[in-house]
Amino acid sequence: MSALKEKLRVKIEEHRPRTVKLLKEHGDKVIGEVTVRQAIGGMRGVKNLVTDISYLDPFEGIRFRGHTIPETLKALPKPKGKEMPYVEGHVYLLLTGDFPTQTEVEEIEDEFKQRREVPLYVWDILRAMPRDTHPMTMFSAAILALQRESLFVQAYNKGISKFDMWEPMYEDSMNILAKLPVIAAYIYRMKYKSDTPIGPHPDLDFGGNFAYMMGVDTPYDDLMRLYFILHSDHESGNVSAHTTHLVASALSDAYYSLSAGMNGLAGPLHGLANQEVLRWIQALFAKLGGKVPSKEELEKFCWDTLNSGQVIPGYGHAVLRKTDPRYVAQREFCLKHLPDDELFKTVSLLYDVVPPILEKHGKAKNPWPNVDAHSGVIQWYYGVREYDFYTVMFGVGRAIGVLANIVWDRALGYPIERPKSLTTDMLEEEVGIK
Ligand code: AMX
Repeated sequence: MSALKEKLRVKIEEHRPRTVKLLKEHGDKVIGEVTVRQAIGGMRGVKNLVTDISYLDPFEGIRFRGHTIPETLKALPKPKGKEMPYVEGHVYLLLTGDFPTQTEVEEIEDEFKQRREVPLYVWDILRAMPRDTHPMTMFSAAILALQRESLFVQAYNKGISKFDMWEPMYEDSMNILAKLPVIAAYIYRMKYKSDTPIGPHPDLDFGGNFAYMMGVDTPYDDLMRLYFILHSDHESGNVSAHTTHLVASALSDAYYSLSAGMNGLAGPLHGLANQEVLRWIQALFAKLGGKVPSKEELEKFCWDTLNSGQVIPGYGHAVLRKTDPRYVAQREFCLKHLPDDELFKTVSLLYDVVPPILEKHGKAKNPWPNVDAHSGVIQWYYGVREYDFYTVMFGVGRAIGVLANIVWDRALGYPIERPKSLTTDMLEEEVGIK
């Protein structure tokens, strides 16, 4: 058994009594209430999910296992000579709650290398799809196709104790994670680079290998290490995390669950927003004949967008009430590596222009930028300009968090999800209209 899995076993055994005690001794304690607005309005703020992988404070932003983004980036081990940490180390952190040592992280690097071969039928399926299929559809289909490999299903069919279910869930999750960069890069090269896939490099880590298979030179590898870490988890209520958890709660395996989560990530109000930001900015550039927009032109474009009933992509958030620290981390990368880039300057100008406009518009509860306002710009700079593809990279990163979550779901025996719905008649009766 790998050192990571052994460590996870210890952590799980330590944790289980805490959940049992909470349920047994405090199961009826009230921790919140639900309003009509919350029932109709997408359950915002209803406290009804439990995860220890990450926590999102509205004003501070995300903490991974209790650590802010700067703390996480500082404490995770880095490949030699690189600016950003091993993605493998972040997998270790999210699963166990501990920062790995250099040796521990190198062990996972090796483990992923052993697990990353993608069966040929996946390529056949992708190649049979029309080439203009959206890359997120391809990505989700590839994950779903791999479901025949599920060790969880094999173990379930043989008969497995509830207490042991986390083990095949872990194995499936690690197998998926190892393969995702290979699948993503294959889709990219097949679809956009004249069908010239590049195979994995035997010496490279998760982020470095992804950059290699994409065919993009350094420091794109460091960018992708940062990108995958930043996009990994945002507690459990967002669409991709919640969907993955919900599907897994039916004891569906990691392949079914992650594919479903990715379908949620593909929505324009969620992960697809990073493609939308680029499309929106490019539309403005096109309108101005390629000229860099002035502040006044940006302001007018924002108002035109809002007045036509559309949202400003990359701004606002269901939970956050300040600038997303994932935006800040990417901005810092840009200030270091591409300070004079025109698109970066436009994104910076948007940071000045959009919040006061959204405040004046008076609808969005959070006028500040989220992660998606920034990610596309850096990809564009390094030549990855096919913005349809951006959500796939978000998906590779997001898989780290949501898979860690469903391993723990099985470890703690979380039951099938089944919230209660009401009818409109019932709500009207409840509030005294009827
Ligand atoms: N531009 C214009 N209007 C906005 C807005 C924006 N960026 N953000 C919110 N609003 C509007 C909402 O559409 C809503 O209008 P309505 O009352 O007419 O329905 C109103 O403001 C109140 O919304 P909210 O409570 O502030 O936000 P929410 O929780 O309903 O939605 C989000 C959150 C992210 C979907 C929304 O801010 C949005 O659509 N942003 C643009 C898309 C985007 O960037 N999505 C990515 C989010 C991060 C991620 O998941 N990857």
